[in-house]
Amino acid sequence: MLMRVLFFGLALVVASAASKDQPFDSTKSKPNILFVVVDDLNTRIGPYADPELSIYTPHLDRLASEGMTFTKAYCQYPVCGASRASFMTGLYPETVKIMGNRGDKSHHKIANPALADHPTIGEFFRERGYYSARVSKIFHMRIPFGLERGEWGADVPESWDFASSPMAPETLSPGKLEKLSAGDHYGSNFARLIVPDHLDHTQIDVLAANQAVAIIESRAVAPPKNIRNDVKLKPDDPFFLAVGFVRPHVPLIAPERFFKRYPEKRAHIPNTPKDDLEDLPLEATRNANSRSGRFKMTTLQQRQSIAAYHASVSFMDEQLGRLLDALDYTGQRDNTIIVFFSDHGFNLGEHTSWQKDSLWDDSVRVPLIISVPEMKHAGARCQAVVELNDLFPTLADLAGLTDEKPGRLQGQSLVPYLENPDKASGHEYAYTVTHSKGASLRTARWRYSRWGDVVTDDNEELYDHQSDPDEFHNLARNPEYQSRLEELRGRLKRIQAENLKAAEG
Ligand SMILES: [Ca+2]
Repeated sequence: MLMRVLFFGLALVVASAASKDQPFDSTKSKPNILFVVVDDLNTRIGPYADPELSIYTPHLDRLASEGMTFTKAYCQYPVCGASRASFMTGLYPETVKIMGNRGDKSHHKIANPALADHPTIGEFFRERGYYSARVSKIFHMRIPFGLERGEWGADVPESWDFASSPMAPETLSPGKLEKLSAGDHYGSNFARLIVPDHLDHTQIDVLAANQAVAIIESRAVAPPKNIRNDVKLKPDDPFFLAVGFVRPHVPLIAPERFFKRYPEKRAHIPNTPKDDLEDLPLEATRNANSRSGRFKMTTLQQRQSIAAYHASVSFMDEQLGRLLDALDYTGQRDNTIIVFFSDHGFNLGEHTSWQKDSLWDDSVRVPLIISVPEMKHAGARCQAVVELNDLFPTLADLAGLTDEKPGRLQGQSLVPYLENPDKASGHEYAYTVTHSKGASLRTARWRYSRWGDVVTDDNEELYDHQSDPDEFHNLARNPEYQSRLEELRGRLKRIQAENLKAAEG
């Protein structure tokens, strides 16, 4: 409620401050929404990282200073397709019935016909007078080959007034493509490609930012007179602009200037106790370098991959900066909500493991920054456990559409945290599922994971984040923690039963 009051107040302030020089339409009362989804971005960056890592993300830092950084935000499935189907509908993966990277033509209305009348977040805003646009990867899209072939992936076309999937050279980019791990699949192994600086404009995220900037600019000027009158292009409609940045998804491609920032000699491989994998269920270790047939990386290759990942992060950050600048110079920043997040995390050597698809914080924790015009707590950090599932109800509330939210949404609005990051209460857990019937609960203090439908002697993990933030010591077989285990098992069972029921429509 407070936020709605804040927005009415804001509209009045903007109306009185607007001048003839500003293209901004001061009669707007609904805020624009810029929804930025990054692919495979972990939390060892900018506003999250140990400063010793020195990851260069000036634009993300600027956004964090203008917004709220959620330090315990979690995805609902640690691979692209399932995570995206979940946050775009505000439903858990089992409800949507997309459990992995399914065929590119598949989306929730096909995967679960019982949800055919449930809107995506793009559809929700589009049906309420927003100009809804998608640029690049929002639903699942195959990287790099989907981009090289101009595929549209698992899009839900009715979400958008406008959608654009830029075609980009990826592995065919100018420069030398170097494999950094054993496997042959460029979408799931490590490779780097250093692009000459003057050819950076060939790259997917630059092309996406170009398109997004054009949309931001077009919303601030009058439409041309000769436009077809059946095309919705009124600048006084607020926009819901979803922009997908593909890097740092592999293959790790960035201009030379960013590679120079991260000498491979200085790349830090995380420390892992020698016996770390010994107390773990087999399924939890499938991405470990020593056990995975697809990585088998040398120490040099590990350093090169970490450095190339961070070069890709800084390159992506530069494109984010172009979107923020465009909002500033068109006068729309003061009436635009910005949400910045990643579809899931990414292991870069923690637990000697690489990439995603595991259930540790490294793979399931995501960066999440929300900036609301005139927010009271700009620059604050919120320590509450939250989910990407929460974005749909949060944005509906922030846009004053609380009463129109779809009844099925399974997340919780984050507005109470935006108003009061330290004192609000809401979530008690974040729920994540993955391959091999892996499921996990994160509470403020505990992580409980189980691989399989039923409890066996060796398929559970329990970590105490108060004493073990790196999740090195699995307490599941320690008799002292049996009552804690029972409680978390019960909670998991209840959530899974609710999801099965919700999937019925
Ligand atoms: Ca991804």
